[in-house]
Amino acid sequence: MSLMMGLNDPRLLQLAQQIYADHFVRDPKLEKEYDERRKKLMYEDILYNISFLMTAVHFSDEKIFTSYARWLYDLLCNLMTDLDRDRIMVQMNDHYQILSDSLDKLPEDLLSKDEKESARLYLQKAIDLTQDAVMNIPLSVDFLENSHGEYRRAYLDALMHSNTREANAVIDRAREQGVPILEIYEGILSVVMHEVGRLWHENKLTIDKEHYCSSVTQTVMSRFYDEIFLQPRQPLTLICCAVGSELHEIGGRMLSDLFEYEGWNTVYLGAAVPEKALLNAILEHKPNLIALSVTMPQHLLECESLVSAVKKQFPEVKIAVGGRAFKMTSRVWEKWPVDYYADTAAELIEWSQHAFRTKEETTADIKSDQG
Ligand code: B12
Repeated sequence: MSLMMGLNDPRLLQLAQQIYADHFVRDPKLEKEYDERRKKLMYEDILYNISFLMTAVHFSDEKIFTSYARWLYDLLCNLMTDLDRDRIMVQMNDHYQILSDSLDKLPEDLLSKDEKESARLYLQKAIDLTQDAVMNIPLSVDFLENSHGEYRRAYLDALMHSNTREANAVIDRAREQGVPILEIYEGILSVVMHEVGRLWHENKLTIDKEHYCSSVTQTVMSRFYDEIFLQPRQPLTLICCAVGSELHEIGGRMLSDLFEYEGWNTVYLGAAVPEKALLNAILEHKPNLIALSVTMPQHLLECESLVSAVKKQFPEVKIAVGGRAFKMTSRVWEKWPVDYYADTAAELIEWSQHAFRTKEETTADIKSDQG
């Protein structure tokens, strides 16, 4: 290989053009994702990639190429915020693969047989490290803490790679290894979803991926339904919903499932439930407890009016409120006629175990205290 071979060597320019064309054939989605400006930058990047690869081969130093590949991945993730990290990884790795497959087209005087071997090795290293880089993002300090850190990491990793099968397998593993359902819900799934929100906020995850994470998490939760609905019943009913125009429904669903697991009959009304619909449901199901979930603070107004309407029409029914929105206030619920506020479903369950004791349970306790 001649050291002075610059990118103005026509054979290299021809190779770059061929790779560019092949990439669009291999991955037709690129046409939709790339406008003219992006296409121009992509072509320039191909030239850079070849140039870095040639330099690394010349010095027999793979690091020249791999450190560049790592840098390029971060750069592209910051520039193409409409594409998620996983998709950018696929694009880059396709490119490296096409480049690797095309090396034989270069004549020996440009790249010898041995140099082609090294180049293929460096490209494979770049593919591997770009694959790993998808999850190479700083996570919240406490995300990996406690005994569930590994499950959280593995579950988030599977979601980031859109690997639904693996996401299910991670949670199955946690259950098989004895993690209680309550901890799977609140210690793994909920924490991961909050992290998903943070990554979205920091532009490290696209909206479609956020939707995907929500839907997989709901499917994962449904895998426990056989177990959840088989628990011994209690004569207690819960109605739960997300109020007003609130679309965040996973917290409420989690809470309902966990009450069902405790033996309650639960009626989960889902997202964005209008006041009249909730009042009708109370009339029909005569619940002991109503749990209202609010995630976005702007829906607190609707929640306040709902609480007043329910208390006015059904003064005997207990009301609990919770959800992310309340954590962003200076305890607004204290001014409302609610019976309980809790940060987590587990706390509300604990409270309800005392608040809804049957006469028989209380009498049995008194007797055992006396005897
Ligand atoms: C998934 C998600 C969505 C999904 C929801 C899908 C679904 N089917 O639910 C979709 C894509 C629809 C969505 C939309 C939006 N979202 Co969104 N979303 C999230 C995300 C990532 C996770 C929510 C979640 O499922 N958490 C897991 C559950 C289990 O946790 P939880 O709700 O907190 O519930 C727990 C406790 O709070 C408690 N709890 C909940 N309810 C109750 C009730 C009672 C009575 C009790 C006791 C306890 C309790 O128990 C639960 C279990 O521990 C959050 C991030 C976050 N930090 O929450 C952002 C987040 C809430 N979304 C946000 C935003 C901005 C939006 C959008 C405006 C834009 C967008 N991202 O697309 C829209 C608005 C939609 C609307 N009109 O409501 C912001 C809100 C910021 C803010 N200023 O308030 C967040 C915080 C992301 C972020 N970091 O910026 N979102």
